[in-house]
Amino acid sequence: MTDLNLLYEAILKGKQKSAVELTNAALADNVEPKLLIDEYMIKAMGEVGLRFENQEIFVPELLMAGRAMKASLNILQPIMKNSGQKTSIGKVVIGTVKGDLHDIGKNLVASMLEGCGFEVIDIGIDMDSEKFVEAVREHNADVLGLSALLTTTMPYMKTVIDALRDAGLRDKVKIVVGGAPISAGFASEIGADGYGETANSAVTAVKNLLGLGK
Ligand code: B1M
Repeated sequence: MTDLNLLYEAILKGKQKSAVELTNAALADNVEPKLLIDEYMIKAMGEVGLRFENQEIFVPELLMAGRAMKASLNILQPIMKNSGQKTSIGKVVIGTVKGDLHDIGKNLVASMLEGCGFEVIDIGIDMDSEKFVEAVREHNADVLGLSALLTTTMPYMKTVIDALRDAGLRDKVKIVVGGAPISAGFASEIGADGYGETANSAVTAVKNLLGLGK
């Protein structure tokens, strides 16, 4: 049996090759991807954040940990995606807002939604309001998901919501926001329809807004 604490350590230390090998070994042991992500990988990134905050590590280590996490997620995401239904139960456009390059959490939300049967159009990171408006219009989205990890970029979520209103699209699309600095209070303050603290709760929020139950 693979020692899963080694996966935690590999991500914490930014050892991409080990993280990939340990992820593959855990899958060969039939460990559920969700357990790997929730109990080891996300926790490792949390510790990375703490160490960065305490100035025990710096941007290069942050980058390396991010790369190791992404490399492992790249292995797990197709598996999570294939566990979903074949026909779409709703269309979600998702992206990280302008000025923000963090995409690990957003990617996780996207693959959980896909795994639950949604069609997801991921427009990427550092997206301005025009791009969000264009994507919602082009894809006739049921839901728009906005992600932000920085306290400096979270106010831009309101800019996107205002732009949708100005484009006459606000009533046609439900908006769900999330990311480490976002709270339910902030979500309602800026006029979003829903909030997800984690990727799981983002899926629940989307389902509730579309009347799909749990
Ligand atoms: Co950045 N960074 N970073 N970083 N980084 C944070 C966010 C920070 C909290 C670290 C710290 O100081 N403790 C801090 C922000 C402080 C603040 O704003 N108050 C910070 C900083 C300061 C910075 C830079 C400014 C550093 C610098 O250059 N001096 C810089 C900014 C770059 C920019 O964006 N313009 C920067 C850069 C980076 C890297 C590029 C090196 C890298 C990102 C790699 C990547 O994403 N491809 C990085 C990383 C890795 C982090 C930490 C360590 C980890 C983020 C992560 O991936 N977590 C982070 C510390 C932390 O969060 N503890 C930190 C794992 C991921 C699964 O969780 O993204 O929270 P998370 O997503 C969760 C939920 O939030 C939620 O679901 C996910 C799964 O449960 N969620 C949603 C996310 N989006 C959602 C959307 C939803 C619903 C739920 O609905 C649509």
